[in-house]
Amino acid sequence: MQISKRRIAAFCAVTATLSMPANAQPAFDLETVATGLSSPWAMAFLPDSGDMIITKRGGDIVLLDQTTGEMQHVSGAPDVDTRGQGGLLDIAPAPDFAQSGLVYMTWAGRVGGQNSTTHLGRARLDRDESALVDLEVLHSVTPAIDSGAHFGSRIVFSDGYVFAGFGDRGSKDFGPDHISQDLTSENGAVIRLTMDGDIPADNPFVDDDGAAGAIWSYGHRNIQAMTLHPDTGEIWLAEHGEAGGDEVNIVERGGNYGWPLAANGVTYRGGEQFAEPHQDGDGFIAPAYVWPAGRDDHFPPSGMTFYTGDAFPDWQGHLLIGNLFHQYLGLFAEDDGTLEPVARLLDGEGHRIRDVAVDPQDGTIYVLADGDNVPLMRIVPAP
Ligand SMILES: [Ca+2]
Repeated sequence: MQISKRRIAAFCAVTATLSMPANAQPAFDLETVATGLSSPWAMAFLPDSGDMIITKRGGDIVLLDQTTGEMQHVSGAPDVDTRGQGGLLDIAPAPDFAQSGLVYMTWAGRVGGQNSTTHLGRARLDRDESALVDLEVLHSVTPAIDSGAHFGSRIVFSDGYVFAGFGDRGSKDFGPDHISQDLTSENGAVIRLTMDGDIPADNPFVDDDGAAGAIWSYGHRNIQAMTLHPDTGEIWLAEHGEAGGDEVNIVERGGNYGWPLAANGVTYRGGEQFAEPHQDGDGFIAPAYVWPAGRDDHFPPSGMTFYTGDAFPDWQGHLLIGNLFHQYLGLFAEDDGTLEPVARLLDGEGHRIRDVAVDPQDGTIYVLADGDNVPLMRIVPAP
């Protein structure tokens, strides 16, 4: 594997806005695993080989062979609509991937005319042919909308079900009729399906007249990260606020997460407050962590994962969250459902962060940059 090494300062300052003292972190090296990636969006380790599969928003899939370090094109990706923030989005190998070879994906697709939506589907990875075969759409978010914004999306598996989180398609109706508060709409929601894409009979709203039976939780804005807590098994997600008000939430069955009736952010234009901040007694589930209003303090999140490897014992159980706009990898300590900022990793490296994953074999941390001609990097302990 061609890897360039560069020592990163072992000291990561935490800014005053986080109200914490500067905090020394373990020394690490930052390696470049691959370069020249075009708008990558998601990455996942394959459980049988430790190889990695990566999506690119333009509709391409590549496989990183961990033994040779080579990148291989994978054919058979779904047709995507790349308008705005659309394209090929998340990818996740099924829990039984070693037997089934199935990978689940989300992508934006045109649904007649100008309307588009986010699809959840799966296909079988044929390693010999480097191809995805037997692609099937399991679920398409309804209603489809004429918008290029806020497709979400992330996938996790829990208790034998597939969960996926979607965005509000950029709706600017900040009142009670907002699409994220509408139980007939799967936009701005987390859905729960059987592994074959059917709606489970015990979903929270299946018996409600007109409600979308797939919905598990709602009142979300634009879900950009979902991961499982390693001890509790809870689904944690991160979603973009407007200007500030970005949130980390712990998903509860049937929960309403408040968007846009409770929001700590302000409008992009004019910086105007349009809702009360989350507070006790407002009827909405408050975030586990929320960033303040305004563009300086916001934290547009991308991928996130809890650190569970052995390479960095000090970070065991911490949450790693990619930051797009401010170009760093956030490190947070987690205690009983609350988060505390610890450090800004890779601050000053100049990369918007799109996704993060921990190598299950050696505990090194893979970091995928965002944009054109960007690298896949790896954080390893300094010798
Ligand atoms: Ca919220």
